[in-house]
This record gives sequence, structure tokens and C-alpha cells, in this order.
Amino acid sequence: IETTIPAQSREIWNKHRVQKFNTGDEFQERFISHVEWTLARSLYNCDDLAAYQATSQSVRDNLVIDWNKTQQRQTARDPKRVYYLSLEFLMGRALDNALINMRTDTDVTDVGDTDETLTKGNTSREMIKNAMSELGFKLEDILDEEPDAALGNGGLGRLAACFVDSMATGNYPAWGYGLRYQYGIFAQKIINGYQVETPDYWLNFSNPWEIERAEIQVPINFYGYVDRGQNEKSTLEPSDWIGGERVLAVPYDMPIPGFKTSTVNNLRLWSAKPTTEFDFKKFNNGDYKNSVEEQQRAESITAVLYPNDNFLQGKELRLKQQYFWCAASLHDIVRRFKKGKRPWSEFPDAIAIQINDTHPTLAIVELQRILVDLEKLDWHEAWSIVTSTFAFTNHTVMQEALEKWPISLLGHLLPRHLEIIYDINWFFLQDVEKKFPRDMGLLSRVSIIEESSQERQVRMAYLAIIGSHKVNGVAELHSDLIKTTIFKDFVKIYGANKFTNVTNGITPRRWLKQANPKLAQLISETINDPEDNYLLDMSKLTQLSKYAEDEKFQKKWNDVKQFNKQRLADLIKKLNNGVDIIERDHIRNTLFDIQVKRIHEYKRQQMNIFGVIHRYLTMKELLQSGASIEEVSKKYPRKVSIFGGKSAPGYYMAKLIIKLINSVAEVVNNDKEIQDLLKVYFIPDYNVSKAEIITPASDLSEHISTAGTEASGTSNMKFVMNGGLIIGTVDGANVEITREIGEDNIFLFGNLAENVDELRYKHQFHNKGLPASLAKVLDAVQNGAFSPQNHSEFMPLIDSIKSHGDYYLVSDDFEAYISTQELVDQVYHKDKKEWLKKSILSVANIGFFSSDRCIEEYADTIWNAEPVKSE
Ligand code: GLG
Repeated sequence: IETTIPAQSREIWNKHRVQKFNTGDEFQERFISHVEWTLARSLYNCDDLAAYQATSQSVRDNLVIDWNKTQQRQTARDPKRVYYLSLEFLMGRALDNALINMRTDTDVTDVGDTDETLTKGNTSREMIKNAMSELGFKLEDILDEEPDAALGNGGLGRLAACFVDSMATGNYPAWGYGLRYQYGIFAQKIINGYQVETPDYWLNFSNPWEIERAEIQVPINFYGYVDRGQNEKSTLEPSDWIGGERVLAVPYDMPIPGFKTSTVNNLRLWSAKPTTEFDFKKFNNGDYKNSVEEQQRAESITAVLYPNDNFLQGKELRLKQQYFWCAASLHDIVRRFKKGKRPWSEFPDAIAIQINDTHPTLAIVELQRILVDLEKLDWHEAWSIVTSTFAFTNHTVMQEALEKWPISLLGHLLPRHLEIIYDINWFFLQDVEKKFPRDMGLLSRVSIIEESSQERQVRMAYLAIIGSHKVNGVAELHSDLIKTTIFKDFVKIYGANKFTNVTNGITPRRWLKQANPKLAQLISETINDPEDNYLLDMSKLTQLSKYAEDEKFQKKWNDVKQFNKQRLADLIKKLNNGVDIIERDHIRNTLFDIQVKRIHEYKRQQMNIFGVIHRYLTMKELLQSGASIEEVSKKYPRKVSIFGGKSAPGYYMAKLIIKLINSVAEVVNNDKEIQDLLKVYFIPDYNVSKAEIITPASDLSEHISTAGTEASGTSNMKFVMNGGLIIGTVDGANVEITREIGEDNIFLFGNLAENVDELRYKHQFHNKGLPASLAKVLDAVQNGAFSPQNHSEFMPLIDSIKSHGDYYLVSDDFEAYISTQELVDQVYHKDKKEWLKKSILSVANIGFFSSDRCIEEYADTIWNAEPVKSE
């Protein structure tokens, strides 16, 4: 590798080369030097926050050493590189994860071997915990000081975070590219039962996990016009785009450590800042203040994450974000490629770019622009390079989430890109015409430009398909659905092989080892794997099966669950101003029923809360008809319904669902008559670090989307990996979870995706009436049982079912939902052994859903990329 240091100086560099801390003592030395030198503090004023910062800086030092080595190794070997472009990386906290993944040399059991040398189970984390305690700090408290890196909305962003973990763990030469938002997803407050959004300024106390690369500044242009010279060349020829506004993209790098490997990959997040270019015109006019203000506005591009999940809000600033990030990332990728001095034709052999949903689709156009306009490649040669490089992951079939941008908006912001899109479309439609002559319907259906709407729009998903060599869905059912519904015509054009499936997964390091240390310990003891190798090879979990009915083991398993329920109860108490929702003595025999995810009508939290209301009303009826509380508790044993999740700030119905949940909680939790048999709680500000406490505590979790709407879901996998059972519809990855863990171990109910269209159609024409159980619930809501001050408060929720076609089929699934819930109660309370058996067998067979498996599938079937291991 080339270096800037003269050969004769190398010896000195070597002599003073930085080294990792390897022992608790060395860690302490490093820690103190960061307290004193980096933070300019001392033992007189080192609080928990400072201790968190100094610990993170110290751990980061170790990671950076491996980070540098990893990058050098990759530069030297020049393997095919993978770039994962995602507008969201919902990382959560970094320190605990780094402690689990980090490799110190003391961890290496067999020094001198290759990467097969493995770290001992908990070594470095335990070591640091002890070292911290000697320094006067409790590791758990220190970890709690870290703000979540909440640069994502939900599943899509968290998937990207799991993927970077697995790519590093699998030693893939893979970088993530995203945006460094100054404000992540808003913090949710619940005030009088309503969601209130407050800004999440997460960079408040400086972020020890980011490395600013101020020396790299990529100029990004917007607006302006295209100059094709005097004799009006064709748009297919190299053209000059004269930008009208310029900002700079500066990268911030986050080291991403793999588990039990010295590979540390990079997550590069771009931040916008003003150019230092001088606006002479303004200056001469004496308008200094205005010219500075205009420059300042550049920073707004990366100021805030758009808080919508599965919903498109076509704002110009969002399109600006997308282009800013795509252009900066591609500039970086192309610059790195050019260092290798390989011919352009080898670009797709050197690079694979995965686009996470359609948000990065402009990268396809930008690469075409770079190749044609800047590198002067022939249009078709360039296009063949582009399409061999990109692959596209679709995450939803819902219309309101599919990105479309008005021609006028896109053409104003990116005039040259719009021309290129027209040309891409022109050649594409010509090919289609050749294959299917005179099929005008087909041509207009698949055109990148949608003509039918008032404003002509660019359909980003179509552009992404046309510009990629593979398109994948995220669970089998979803991948089948895209082929038969939204992308049906493209299957006809390209054949079925272009479309594939990679079922989602989750990283077991964060979602088992980190979130549930007690279960992880029980597992490693039971399967005799003290070094936690099962976290790399989850098929090892099947060894648990033989203990599924072992009474002693069941007891240990149950104890772990009780511990985790206690931990969640403690969190809830803290959030609830110190007041317990579930009485301490009852935690053990209370079923924890949890639904945490973004609030969305298709996810059907409304059905869940209607179910709770149904339970409550029926309990009251039984009491009124003379039943004793003991009799009631036979049918409806102790249960707490826990909800959590954010609504998009502009999503009226979702916000109303949150309010209804809180209003029901208010009534139910204060009703003395039912004697604590039923409790309801909405956990405010659901995020990754709360999920790490919530997930291990579930007895039952709810994944009850209308069939065909949830592309995959990933929390379903997390809950099962933590020994919780699922109540769910035949949707998304629930289908494959069932296949893996066995249908006896999951509570499925409801209509199938194949029947949804017909049911919706029927709703429009026949008023088939509601099932009595649901009618009873809606009547109570309508009569103000939960809104005594304002009886009509929840009418929109009722109307959507009664008068607006019940699009999400709550009325069709409600009875099955209720009876399945009753079945759950019976198994949980009457047959604890059976329940524990199901729980153990679920964990034993959840291995398929490790994101390591996903990454291997992407690498083998889409990227054609190989791991790079250290010698
Ligand atoms: C989507 C889908 C989820 C999916 C996730 C990751 O709604 O079903 O699990 O991506 O693929 N927008 C999302 O969160």
C-alpha cells in the first residue's frame, strides 16, 4: 500500500505504533488518560456521563486499531466491495454492543491462528465491568448514559443496523452509507393520553462513536441548468450540468465491530455544511448578512430525519436529502474504485451496491451521469455497468409508501438527472415494445413516468427495478406478493429470475446476548458452549430441544423469564412516576402481552385495544351477573396488555389509537371491581434501548397485521428468540417462523392474504354487519365509556370500520382474534409445562432468523462477494 511517510521513517512509526489495551489495568490507564486529556476532567469531577465518554473513547481506541487494519487489508487485497445505501440506520446504543463484539488480545484463546481463533464468552465485557468497578463506577449505569442513535423510524432502519453488524461479523468488505441527522426520530411524550413530539437532539454531549473526516468535503450541486453547447448535442452525449446551489458533504465514520473477529467495518454518515465559496455579487451589494444566512441553510439538509414509516411525504427537502447522500456516497465509491486503476468495465466486478428501499434510487441515475458526463463512457456501456452494479430491496406493497416524485420538482432540483431518467425510460420502453409489440396498456403501466395522475410523476420503484440486476422482497410471502401484484408486469418483461427473496433476520448479538444476558448464559451453559459460538452458528440452538420437557430445565427457563419480567416492571414503574402497574407479587402469574412497533392502522393496534375492551366488558358483565372474582379469573386470568410505538406526527388515526389505548388504561387500571386481573400500559417513547428491556419480558407478543400488509416484520423474530410466544396473522415472516418452530408453537388466526381483496370488495357493497363481540365494543366506545368528556372523540376509529369499508378487516378477524386470545390464556394458566415447552422449542428453532444468514444469502445470490479474513 502506498504511504505518505518516507521509507526511512517507517521504523520510528513502527516503534511507536499504538496498541490496544488488553487487560483491566491497561483499560484503566487508558480510561484515566481520556478523562484527563480528552475530557479535561479529573477524579474530582468525573460523573457517570464523563465515565461513559471516557469508556467509549477507550473502547473506540481499540476498535480504531482493528478498523485501520481492516481497511488496509481490504485495500491490499482489493476484493469485491459491498455498499449498503440506507437513509436509515437505527443503531441504538453502541457501547454495550462494542463490549460484546470487541476482541482484545487476551480474548484470543489460540494466538497465532487465523480468525478461527475465538474470543471467550464474556471476557472483555467482564474485564471492563470489573475494571470500572475498581474505578468506582457501575457498568450498567455508565451504559445508561448513552443516548440512542435513533437515525431511523422502524423495521427498515433497524434491519440496516442488524445488517452492518452481520456484514462485519461475516468479514465482508462492506460499508454502510447514510445521513448523519442532527435530530433523529422525535422523542415521544404522552401528555393527557396524547402523543406529543419533542426533538431528539442526540448529539448534545458530543458523540464518541463518530470520527469526523473534515478533510473530505464533497461538493454537491442542486438546481441550475444543463448546457449542451452551441450545436445542441443529444441528451445521450456528455452534458454539462451547471448547478445553481452548492453544499459540501462531510463524512462522519462509525466503526462497526464484528463479533469474534478483528474485522471492523465502517458506517459512513454524511453531514451537510456550507461551501466556503465566496458570493461576490452579494458581497459587492453589501449584503453580507444575507449571503451568510443563505450558506447556513445548507446545514438544514441533514438536520432532521423524516418521521414517517411506510408513508411517502413528497417534500422537496426530502428529495434533496436523497440526492445529497446518493451523490456524496457515489463520489466516494467511484474515487475508491479509481485508485485501483482498473477499467470501467470491471466496475461491477469490484463493487455491489444494495439500495434499501427506493430512497437511494437516485444513486442509479447519478452513476449513469458520472459515467456518461464526467467519464465520457458511451451511454449503453455505462448503463450496462450501472445495472450490473445495483440491486434493490423492496420493503412494502402498500401504495401510500411507494415513492413518486413530481416531474416538475425533480426537474427543477436535478435537471440533468431528469433527462437521464427520460432516456432510461425511452430505451426501456423500446425494449418492451420489441418484446410485446403494440401493447399500449403494458407500456403505460410500466413506464417510469406516470402520466395518469394530474401531475406527471417519476415512479421510483420502477426506476429501481429497471436499474438493478436483482430485486428482492423481505419474506417469502412478501416476495411472492410483489411478483403477483405491484411488479407483476416486470416479471413478464424480465422473467421471474430477476426477482428473489431474502427473508429478514436480526443480529443475535444485540437481540439475545446483549438484551437477554440471563437467557444467553442459560443457553451457553446448557449446550456447553462457554465461548458463545452459537451466536455465530444459531443451528446449535437445536440442542435445546432435548430439554424442552425437562422439568429442572423448564424451571431455570421460567426463572429467566421472571427475571426479565421483573426488569420490565421496574422500567414501567420508573416511567409511571414510581407507581407500579402490576403488583410485585403478581408478576409471576400475570401474562405479559406486548405489542410494540410503529403505530399504523395496518398493524392493527386498534384491534388489540378493542380486544382488551372486549375482555374488560365481558369481565364486568360476568361480575354483574353474579359471578365471583374467582370465577371471572378462571376465564380471564391475570394479564397486562403493554403497548408502545410512535405515530407519524401527521397521522391522525394512529394518534387517535394511542389516545384510545391510554384512555382505556385510565379506566381499566382504576377499576377496583376487577381487582387487578387486567392492566393496560402504554410505554412512552419506544426505542431500541427500551426494546432491549421489553423484548425479553414478553410471554406473548402481537404481530396481527392484516394479511398481506406487513412485508416481514422483524420484532416477531426478536420476541421468539427471547422465548416469547406469538399471536399472529398469516402474514410476513410469521409464515416462515411457523414453518421453522412448528405450528404447535405459535397462535395463528385470521383471514389469509389471498382472501383480502375479495373481503374488501364485499365491504363496499354489502353491509354484512359486525360480529356481536365487536359491536359491543364499538358501542361502548361510542357511548363514551372511555371518553366521558367527549363521547365522539373516537368516532373516526369506529367509522373507519362501520362506514368506510373497514379496509384493514378488523371486523373479519375480530372473533378469531378473541377466541385465539382465550386459547392463549388457557394454555398459559392451565398448562404451564406445555407453555414452557413451546417457548423452549421456539428458541431452539429460531436460528434461521439470524441476520448472518441473510447476509450470506445476499452475498451469494445477489452481490457475488466473499469475506476477507485476516491471515
Ligand atoms: C418495512 C416493513 C417491515 C419489514 C421492514 C424490514 O414494513 O415489514 O420488516 O421494512 O424489511 N418500512 C418497514 O419498516
